[in-house]
Amino acid sequence: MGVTIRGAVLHDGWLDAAAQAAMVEDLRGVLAVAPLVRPVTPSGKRMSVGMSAAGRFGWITDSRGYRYEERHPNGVEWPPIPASVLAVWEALCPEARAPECCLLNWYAEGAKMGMHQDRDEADFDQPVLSISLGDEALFRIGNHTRGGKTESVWLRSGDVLVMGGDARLRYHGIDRVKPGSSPLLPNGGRINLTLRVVT
Ligand code: MD6
Ligand code: FE
Repeated sequence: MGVTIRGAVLHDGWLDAAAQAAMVEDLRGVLAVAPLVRPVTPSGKRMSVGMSAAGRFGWITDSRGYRYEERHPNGVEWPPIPASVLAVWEALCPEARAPECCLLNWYAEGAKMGMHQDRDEADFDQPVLSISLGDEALFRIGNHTRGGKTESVWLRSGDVLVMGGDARLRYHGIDRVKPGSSPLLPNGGRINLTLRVVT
């Protein structure tokens, strides 16, 4: 079920507070192995979001471009995707192949993400599933090309958004995060996980 916004399906409150807290603990384990980095885009701008990943692949950007890599920039293999995270994919995307990347985006105060398409994957028939943890974020979704009318929705801690089918290649981004809007993370901020099939 869930609420549909431009073909993306929002399962609001999918994870309860206990499940969110357990997932955050699992993610602390991921970050201990694969620490956050603030990547620089090919245009030379440092992103405001910190990134890490779990699974076979992590998504990387640097002066050479955007791509998936099998190792963290520091040389370690990405840690496995936690079972707590895989369970959400299995529940909401049962027809899909197994995810090969769980990208972790960290939004400290003031961080945002410009409008983009997720198109570095090989098979656009496979959905992307996003999990929000911590402070609320204003998510904007638009069209299959840049520009035009858009719609926005606040993503709250525990919400899960699935972008498949017609929504898979829509432009989307995060305009802002509301500080202090969730008690989940002791020092505030927001974590977004996106699960992807890469190959
Ligand atoms: C975010 N999310 O929520 C950014 N991508 O912080 C995304 O970029 C995203 O929510 C693909 C599918 C769902 C998403
Ligand atoms: Fe995205």
